[in-house]
Amino acid sequence: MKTIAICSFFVLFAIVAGIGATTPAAFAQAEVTITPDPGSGEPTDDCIDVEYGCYIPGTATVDVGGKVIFSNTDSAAHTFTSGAITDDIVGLVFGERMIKSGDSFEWTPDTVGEFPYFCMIHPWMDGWIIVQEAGTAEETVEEVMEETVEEVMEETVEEVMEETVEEETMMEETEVIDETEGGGCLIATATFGSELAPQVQQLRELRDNTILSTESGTAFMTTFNQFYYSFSPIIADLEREHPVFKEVMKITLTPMISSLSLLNHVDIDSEEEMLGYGISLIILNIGMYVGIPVFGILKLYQFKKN
Ligand SMILES: [Cu+2]
Repeated sequence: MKTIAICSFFVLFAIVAGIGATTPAAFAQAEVTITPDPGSGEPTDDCIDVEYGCYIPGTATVDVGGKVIFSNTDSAAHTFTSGAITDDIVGLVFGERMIKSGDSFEWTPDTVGEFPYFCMIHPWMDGWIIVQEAGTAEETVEEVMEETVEEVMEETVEEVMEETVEEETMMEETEVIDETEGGGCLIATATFGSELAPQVQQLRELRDNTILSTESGTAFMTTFNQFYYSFSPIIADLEREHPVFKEVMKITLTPMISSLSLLNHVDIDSEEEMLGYGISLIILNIGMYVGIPVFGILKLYQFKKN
C-alpha cells in the first residue's frame, strides 16, 4: 500500500514536471497595454466577482525599463492609480489623474517589484503589475506548476484545514465586495432607495464629469473617499434598518444636493474655477448645516431671556 502511494506520487510528479518542461517559458513583455473591462464603471458589472477582473489584463507582467500603456477604451472615465484605496497616499508611482474615455498615458517602471493599482472613481476596480528583469521567465508559469503540486499534497494531508481557510477567504472577499458596491454613493443610494434615483445619478455625474476633470477636484475626491469610506457603510446599514433614520437623512441631504446642483449650471474650465466654486460650496454648506441651526438656537435663547 505504502509502495503504491509513493509510486503514484512519483508518477504525478513526473507528469507535472513533464508539463513544466514542455511549456515554452513565457517572458515578461517589453510593452503591455492595460484597458478597463468595458462597463466596469457600473457597480453591477460582472468583473467585480473576478479577482482583478475589472482591468485587462488584471495581472500584467512587464520588463524593467519597458512600457506600460494605460489606455481607457471604456466609455466612462477611469483612473489607473498606483496603490490601494486603503492607503494614506495613492498615485505616488503613477496615475494620479483621471483618464477620460479614449485617452491614455504611459509609465516606464525603473525598479523590479509588484505594483497594485485601482480606480479612484470606481474603487472596486483593481489590478497588479509585476515588474521583472528583462529576459526573466514570467513568474506565473512556474508558480502555477508549483502551486498545483502543493495543492495536491495539501489536499491529501490537510484537506479539512484547507477547506476552512478557503471558506474564510471567500467570506472575506464577499465582505469586501459588499463594502465597495455602490461606489462613492453608498449613503445617497441607501437614502434615495436606488443607484438609479435621480439624486444619486446627479451626484455621480457631478463627480465624474466636473470634479474629477480637474487636479484639485481629483485630489479632493481622493481625500474625501478615504474619509467617506470609513463611515458610509455604517450609515447605509443604519438607514436600511431604520426607515425613520432614512427619512431624516433624506431631509438632511436635500439642501446639500440642491447646492451641489449649482455646479451643473456653471462652466468649470480651470483649476482656479474649480477651487473657487468648491470653496464657495463648502462655505455655503457650513452656513446651512452649522450657521442656520446656531442662529436659530441663539434667537430662541434671546427670546426666552426677554
Ligand atoms: Cu473606473
